[in-house]
Amino acid sequence: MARKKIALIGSGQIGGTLAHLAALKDLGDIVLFDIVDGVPQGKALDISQAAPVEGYDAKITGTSKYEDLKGADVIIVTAGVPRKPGMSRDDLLEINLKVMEQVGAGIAKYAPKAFVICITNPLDAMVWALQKFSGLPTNMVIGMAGVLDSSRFVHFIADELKVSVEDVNAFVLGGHGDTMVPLTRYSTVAGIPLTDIVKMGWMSKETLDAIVQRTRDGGAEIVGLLKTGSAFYAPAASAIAMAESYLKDKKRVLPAAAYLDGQYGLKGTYVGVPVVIGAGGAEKIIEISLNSAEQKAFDKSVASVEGLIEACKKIAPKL
Ligand code: TXD
Repeated sequence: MARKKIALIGSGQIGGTLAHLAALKDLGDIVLFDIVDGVPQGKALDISQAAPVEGYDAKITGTSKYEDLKGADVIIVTAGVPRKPGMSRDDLLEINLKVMEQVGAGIAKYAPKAFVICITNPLDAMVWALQKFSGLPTNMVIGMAGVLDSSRFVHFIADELKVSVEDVNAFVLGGHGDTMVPLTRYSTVAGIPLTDIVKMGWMSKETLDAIVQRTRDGGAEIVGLLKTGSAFYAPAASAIAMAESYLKDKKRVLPAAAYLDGQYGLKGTYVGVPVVIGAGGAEKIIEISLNSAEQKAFDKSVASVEGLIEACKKIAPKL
């Protein structure tokens, strides 16, 4: 069977890490793309030179020409600028929207059959704009945020309870921002809902609430520590899990920014929900029932995403 082709549009902190992880997992041949000539080529050569040590046979190349993305099976988009301390993800909207327009045109021209995973922030608005600019089917354009936010949530819970991350399953709904909705009722430790963990006295309500807030602030905490950029190891690992579920038709149920066409009472919006990801892309949106408090938090998150989408429409009227 011919090797798959994975194209990475943006070869910065996350892009380079994506390439390294995709190579280590031997997911296919890899093309790193960037507008800064030299960076994709240098990182491709460096990761190729790790192949003899690790034993992967991926062909890894770097380019600044869109035609080199031709026929890509998976495209992961990190092109744009990350935030600096004191900046919100929303502050990146105007500059990164222009980047999505260029990237969307390149994808439409050279890889219209690809499964596209958007990472660029503000994520929910950027993935919505990328789908519009590229014209690809809505099930083939998805945003990575929920896997990262849920992974942060799992890490904090496992760390607090001193249990393996393998036995903690967390759920985050809504936009990738301060209004994200970590769902304690649907998050479990070995199947025990976190709400029961509190009732059992294994964790106090205050500790759980603090973990929920730290999850919301997860990105800003790292930006504040790094000062020169944002998180990239966990974001890259999260996107690779989504790409792998598509490439291997694993049908994983993952939280991701997906196009809603009536689900959750929403139409035409991208927001973080549970999605089945397989060879058909975003194959199924799973509608979970929400209690009034969860619904209120979700509605607030959706409103902030729709506000960003409205801002995109004002900047780019053709959207
Ligand atoms: O969960 C999530 N979705 C977030 C997303 C998690 C972490 C970071 N998040 C966002 O990803 C972040 O706010 C940024 O918007 C993107 C990429 O973050 P990264 O840390 O990789 O940024 P870098 O290192 O600056 O890399 C961006 C690259 C850089 O090499 C630029 O030269 C390139 O993007 N770039 C472009 N490539 C192609 N085309 C254009 N127009 C372009 N402009 C910049």
